[in-house]
Amino acid sequence: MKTIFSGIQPSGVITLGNYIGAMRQFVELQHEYQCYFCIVNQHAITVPQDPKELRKNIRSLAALYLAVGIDPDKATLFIQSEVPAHAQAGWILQCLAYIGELERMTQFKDKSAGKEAVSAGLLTYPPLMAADILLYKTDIVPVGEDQKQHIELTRDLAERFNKRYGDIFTIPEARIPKIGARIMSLADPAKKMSKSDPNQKAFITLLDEAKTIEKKIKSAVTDSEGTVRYDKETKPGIANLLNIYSILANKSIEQLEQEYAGKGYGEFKADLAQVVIDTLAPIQEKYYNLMESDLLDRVLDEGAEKANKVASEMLKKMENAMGLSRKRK
Ligand code: ATP
Ligand code: LTN
Repeated sequence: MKTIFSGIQPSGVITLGNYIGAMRQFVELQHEYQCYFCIVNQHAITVPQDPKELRKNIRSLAALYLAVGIDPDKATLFIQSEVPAHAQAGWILQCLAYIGELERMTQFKDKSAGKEAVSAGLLTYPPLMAADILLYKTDIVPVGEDQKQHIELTRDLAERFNKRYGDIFTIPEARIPKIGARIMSLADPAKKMSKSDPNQKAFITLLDEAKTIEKKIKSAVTDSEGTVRYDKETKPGIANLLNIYSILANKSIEQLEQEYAGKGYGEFKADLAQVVIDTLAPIQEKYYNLMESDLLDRVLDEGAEKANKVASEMLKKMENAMGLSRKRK
């Protein structure tokens, strides 16, 4: 059975972008693959986090993984900082990575742009991500479009290590969905939807209430043409809303264009809001039940135990291959 690994940062509440681009895939894939899903809290602290908020977001993300349909009997769900091998292997891979290649990462460029203080961790974020992936002999990494470059770097680091120290890593591949790999911000359709966007109107979270969803979609940036038709170049706002609608309602873009021919944006947006509300309602119900049960802690304890076994074994192999151990085993 092939292995899947993916991670989400507890840097806020999961957005529709995270759900459509990543999480929805996880739920399908868990039936066919050995899956590891990680709450990457050590990645989240590459930018400042309030400890209270972070603790809340970690628990909330765990509940959301389960609420969208991750089955803990099928997939291993765990918290990154509870498996120390990630940081240890991350250090080793940092020593293999070049500053130049890390500076070329677009996520680093975007997140450091205009900031006075940029943490060293923001730069060395990708080798930690490579460690996450490589520790589990991962074959496939399901992610949104924005992570493609990080997976390429992971492959480069794995190949570099294998060449220098012996063939121990599996070379992973990214799996990016054909549609919905890049859901855009509702406030600025030129930017990707991001859970850490300071503008609350830019994203919809999986926990937003019906009223909030209606308001956010109503205020989504569109254009002055007034026709519901798909044109990514000249109508990026409407194209983004059409994409979200199409994926969640399981209707083709053409079908939606026909359905809304001669109708205005008001009606289109109201219907889309309803589609989003209906999609999220059952997830939210499960979420609130889970937050009150003790199942979460049990799942996370078991997940950490399983992940620790697998990850520490690979870490030992890495250390041994590089001469970081006293005896050659
Ligand atoms: P942050 O704002 O803190 O950077 P984020 O919202 O960008 O967070 P991540 O936790 O970094 O989300 O990403 C989790 C997963 O969701 C990744 O696989 C990522 O590719 C995917 N993803 C993130 N944003 C989008 C988006 N707008 N459209 C599709 N997929 C996305
Ligand atoms: N960098 C990713 C989160 C992440 C990840 C991973 C994704 C950390 N480790 C391992 C896939 C596999 C992000 O920003 N979305």
